[in-house]
Amino acid sequence: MTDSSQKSGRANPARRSFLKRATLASSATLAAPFPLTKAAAAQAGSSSLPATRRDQPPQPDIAAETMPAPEQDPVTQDSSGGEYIVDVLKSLGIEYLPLNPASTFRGLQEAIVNYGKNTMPQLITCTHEEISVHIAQGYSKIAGKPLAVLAHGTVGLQHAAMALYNAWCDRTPVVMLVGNLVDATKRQSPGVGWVQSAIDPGALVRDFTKWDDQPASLQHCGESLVRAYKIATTPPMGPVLISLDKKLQEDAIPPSEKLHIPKLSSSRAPQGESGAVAEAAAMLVNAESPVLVVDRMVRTPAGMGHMVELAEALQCPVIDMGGRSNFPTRHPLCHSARPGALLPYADVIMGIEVADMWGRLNALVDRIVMRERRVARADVKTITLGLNDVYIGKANYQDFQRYAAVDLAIAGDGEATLPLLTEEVKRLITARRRSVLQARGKGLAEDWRALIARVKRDATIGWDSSPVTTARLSAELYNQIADEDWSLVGNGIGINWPRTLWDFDKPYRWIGGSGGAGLGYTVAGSLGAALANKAAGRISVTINGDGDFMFSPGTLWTAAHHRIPILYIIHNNRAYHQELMWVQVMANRNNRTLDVAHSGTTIDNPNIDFAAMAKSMGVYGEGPISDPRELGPALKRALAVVKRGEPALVDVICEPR
Ligand SMILES: Cc1ncc(C[n+]2csc(CCOP(=O)(O)OP(=O)(O)O)c2C)c(N)n1
Ligand SMILES: [Mg+2]
Repeated sequence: MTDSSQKSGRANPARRSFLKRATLASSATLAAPFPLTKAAAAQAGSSSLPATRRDQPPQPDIAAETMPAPEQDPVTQDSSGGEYIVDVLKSLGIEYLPLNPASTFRGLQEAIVNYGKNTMPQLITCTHEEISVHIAQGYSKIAGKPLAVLAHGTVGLQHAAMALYNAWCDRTPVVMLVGNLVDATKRQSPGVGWVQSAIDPGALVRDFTKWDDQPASLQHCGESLVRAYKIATTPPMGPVLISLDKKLQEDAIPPSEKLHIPKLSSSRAPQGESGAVAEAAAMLVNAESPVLVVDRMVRTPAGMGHMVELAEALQCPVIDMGGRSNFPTRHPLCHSARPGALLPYADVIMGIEVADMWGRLNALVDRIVMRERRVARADVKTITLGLNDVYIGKANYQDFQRYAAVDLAIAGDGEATLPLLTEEVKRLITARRRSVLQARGKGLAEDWRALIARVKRDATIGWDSSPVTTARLSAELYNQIADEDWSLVGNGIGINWPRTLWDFDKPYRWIGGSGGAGLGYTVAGSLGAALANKAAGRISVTINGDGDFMFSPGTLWTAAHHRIPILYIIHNNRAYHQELMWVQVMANRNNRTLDVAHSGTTIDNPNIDFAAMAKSMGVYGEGPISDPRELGPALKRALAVVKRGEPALVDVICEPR
């Protein structure tokens, strides 16, 4: 903490006294909203009463003014608990703090902007708490570090809850801070002091946060904030919550308090046990047709390189499920689009940070009678590497997926364990074995070339049709950005073209999806990632379902206000098309008409004018575009706006998928 005399933003005491008097006078006026009763007026020595309030301007509250003067209380203070909290946040290097403002954290907010000079962290104003948390989620996947988010402890946290669930399922760190007034005798009454306080705010989201606390002192607060950061960022990562007592933030730091800022001692990610890793290496090296399946693995810039080294050593195919950008899409061992051609024939399948291993080995046939179908060979040997069993955490929410009876389960962080595994694999490969593996690699490269040729051919189907095909949308967009340093920060449901047509050669090219499939993520998560990309000068683009977008369109205002460059493309099928298809499935099952499946599932009549919506919030907008020939030029114009550092939106009327 700095000396109190050096503190920034400290108003001069004379001005504070003035403010205090002004507040007393105005509260006296406010206390007399209606005419005084005769009795009260007489008591106050007044005989002339206003007839009605509408007739005359508000009268002074004589009763209040003639009451004994309030007890002397301090007019200003020369420190606040909020300042200490700001210092702790600064020590953690938290760059931004998305928030929607609320009185339960006015103490901290004021300290951030005055004492902390609104840097590290800088406030990011959001129009909904769900946006705030999704911004933090998206940001962390590019920046590799978390943001803190501020919200009201009750109503704000209720809004934030679904986004915290997404972050939890996505294994992303978020430091959620909520304001709460613990001391019941200090809650404003009448007012919202009581309805917006809780004994235990964290209870609302405890099932999907890694850890939470409600510190009772400032030093406790400092330690809990640092601990929260540490827990959130130790794999498997996840959101944490600290409930900040309002009085703790607002009150002066007691002179007797000897506060210090605890040092962050980050935990190294746990590596798989060496014996088990050696066993896995032997299984992989000796396999005839091994397959590596990888999902939410890459979490640092080095992760993709580790994955390439392992696959190349083994000359075996990789199926990247897309939870992160784990493997370069133009690598001849990238076979993400061919799971059906590989998994049924594999003799060893290794899942790396795959949440749903059962779902890779089996399929559930979604018919009236739901049947399981074995996908993998009965005699396949299976390995898992990841932290699913180390920290399943909570029992209530079922994101841990169906139990998979694998042959070798290694508890360890995927990215931290890969170098050890690759080293062991290389050690075991004899010269003879190497030539066998190289022959396998050649065959896989041929399959890969055939796959890419087929995808490029398929992408031209319906090239000139209107509504625009999702293939053309993806191709036109890639044409415009391929030579730039781009990052696809979000994608619409079921739009798989970029993952086969585009060259995802770096981890930041793609950051995965929402985690919990909670809608409203793409619009705001994309903005968070764009905020992190801004520092690196990257172009962020996102393809956003119209349904997802409408959960949090206010995100556009934040993009404009904070000048965050990002290109929003609306994949506008004027529907919650995923759900329309489910209603059709049910109608089929019941042998009834499909004609009414649009009820409750379409977003038309009236059609939403997304470009006008963008403009209304200060964002460049184009569209609706339904003629595919207009798409390229519109994207070019919008990207010019993004390149000069601002957000832009292009609304494209597309085929449903
Ligand atoms: C918060 C939330 N509400 C409802 C759903 C159910 N849901 C899944 S996909 C979907 C439709 C999404 O619409 P859009 O983003 O336009 O994508 P489309 O299916 O049209 O391609 C809905 C409503 C959900 N996943 N999350
Ligand atoms: Mg839609």
